[in-house]
Amino acid sequence: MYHHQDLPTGGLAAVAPRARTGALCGLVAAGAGMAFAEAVGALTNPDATPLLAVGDAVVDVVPQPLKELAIALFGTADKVALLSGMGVVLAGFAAAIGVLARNRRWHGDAGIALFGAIGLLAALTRPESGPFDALPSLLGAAAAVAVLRLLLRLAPGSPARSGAAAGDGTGSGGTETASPAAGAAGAPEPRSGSPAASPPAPESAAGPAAGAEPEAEGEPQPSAGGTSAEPRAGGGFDRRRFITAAGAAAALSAAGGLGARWYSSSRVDTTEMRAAISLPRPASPAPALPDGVEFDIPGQSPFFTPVDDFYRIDTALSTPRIDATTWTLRVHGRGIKEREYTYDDLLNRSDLMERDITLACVSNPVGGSLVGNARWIGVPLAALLREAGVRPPGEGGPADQLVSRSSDGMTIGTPVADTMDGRDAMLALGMDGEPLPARHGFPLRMVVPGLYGYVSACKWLVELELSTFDAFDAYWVPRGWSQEAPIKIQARVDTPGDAETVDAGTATVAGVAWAQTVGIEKVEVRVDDGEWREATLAEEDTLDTWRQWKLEWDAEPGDHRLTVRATDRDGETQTADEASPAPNGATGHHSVEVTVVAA
Ligand SMILES: Nc1nc2c(c(=O)[nH]1)N[C@H]1C(S)=C(S)[C@@H](COP(=O)(O)O)O[C@H]1N2
Ligand SMILES: [Mo]
Repeated sequence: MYHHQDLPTGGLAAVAPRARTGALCGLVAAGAGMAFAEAVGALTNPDATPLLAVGDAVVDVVPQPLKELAIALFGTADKVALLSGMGVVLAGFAAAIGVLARNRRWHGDAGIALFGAIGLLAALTRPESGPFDALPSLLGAAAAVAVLRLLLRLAPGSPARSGAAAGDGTGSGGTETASPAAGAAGAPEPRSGSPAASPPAPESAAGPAAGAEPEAEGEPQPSAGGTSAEPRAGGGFDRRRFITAAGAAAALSAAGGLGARWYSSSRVDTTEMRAAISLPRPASPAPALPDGVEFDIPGQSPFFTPVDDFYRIDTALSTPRIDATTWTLRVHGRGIKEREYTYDDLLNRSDLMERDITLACVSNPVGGSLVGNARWIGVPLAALLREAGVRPPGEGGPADQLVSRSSDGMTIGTPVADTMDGRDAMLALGMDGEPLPARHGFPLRMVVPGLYGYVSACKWLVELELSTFDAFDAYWVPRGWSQEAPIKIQARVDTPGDAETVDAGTATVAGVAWAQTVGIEKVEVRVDDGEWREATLAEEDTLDTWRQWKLEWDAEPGDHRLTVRATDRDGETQTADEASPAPNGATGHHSVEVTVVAA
């Protein structure tokens, strides 16, 4: 045999290619295992395949500041960033396992077992998990072990080809003789020794994939042994066979993995289902939109945020796809009799309402974009709660917290008082005239004017429970966020953008301001440290929507800072004190720095 290791240079130079083959074996095996796990997952529980479960678990355990950093760095692409980061870590781990396993089989098995255990743990500890969620990790790990062993055996210079290396994968360490040295020494042994010396007995004692192994090994070996009678140069046949096997395994895994992903995302075709639903005309339509809610200034946020641009914040790595025909909403808890509603029950109600409401995320930094305005159609929440027998705490009701639960296990806690105080809290079925998009909560979500999303806007809603703030902490609370979080008044400069260059002369500064449930009374802009100047407000739609503003500015050459602040209809002016989003919403004035150049 004429493997790399046989080169007289030996030493480090000899290790590198060997390690490279090992790394390749590890990568392909891990890929195969994960693809298999994803495929099994697609059949058992497509919303919680091991990869997604691990990702979800990572999202849950990542410390809050890191999460905020991720949102700051990647914005709405934070999920892609997380999955890519996981991919890099997994790949490094898989390669290392392969390298180690080239010398000691049980290292490979142990590494894969650890992989599988992490997947298993994550899958079984998700809030929505069941016993079947163990299957993908277990079978995926078994597949990875089988592929790793097969590839290692085929790998050029594999110790398994020689009688010297009896790595049996059971981890009964002492009997193993394989080491970089032994491998190198073993490889050059006469090929004819291989088939006979290959150790079927210890191998068959191996782990879960043992059954497959004797064939996997026995099959190729004799023919290899046969060909080897002919003189060959450079072990080309071996290497080609190895590359072919690795390539085939990788291609099969990629196809299987992608197929599984495709299957899980198409299994419930929300698009088709949504298209088949026609939202009824709401009994209480949105108040007529006044002319002049929008200035139409380039760069300024449109009054209604196009659905495709609407910010999305949730912990779900794969958007839940819910079949509205089998979905139900369960309402239960303190002081009421349990009830259940189907989608049609809600859709056919005679009290549907339509409202314009600006949604905001507590994680939105001052000047950030995690805020959007939409026209929602839904069931008045207060009416539904009343008919279920709920009394607000003010009327002696025993529950002060309404806990909403989503199909993916999210919990969100809202003050019962806020949902029944006359504001337009709703269980939204529609957004901008269409059934809710999957990413925004199809088939049903909550929307409560004036409360940040994490305490009000549960998507993929499946359950409402009347509880108390003492008895239950919703998802974000143990993670350092406040139990209650009304939206704080904010104003934002949309144009000019920060660091933009502006032509000297008359320039338009414009943006939006919001103070849901109270309304915007006034917006002021200041250039550098000058006087606050009152901006022109667009017409007001409702107190629950943001309001556009603009100001003509005589821009003089040089660097300038433009700062904005709003005052609400209660006469309260936005504070200049800067607070970070945690624990209950950022404060401070938004400003942009621009360079004005002579036109
Ligand atoms: N099921 C579920 N609902 C959720 C969340 C979530 O992570 N899971 N995030 C909440 C947060 S923090 C916000 S700001 C809003 C965002 O709603 P959007 O993605 O439709 O803009 O959804 C809320 N509802
Ligand atoms: Mo949020």
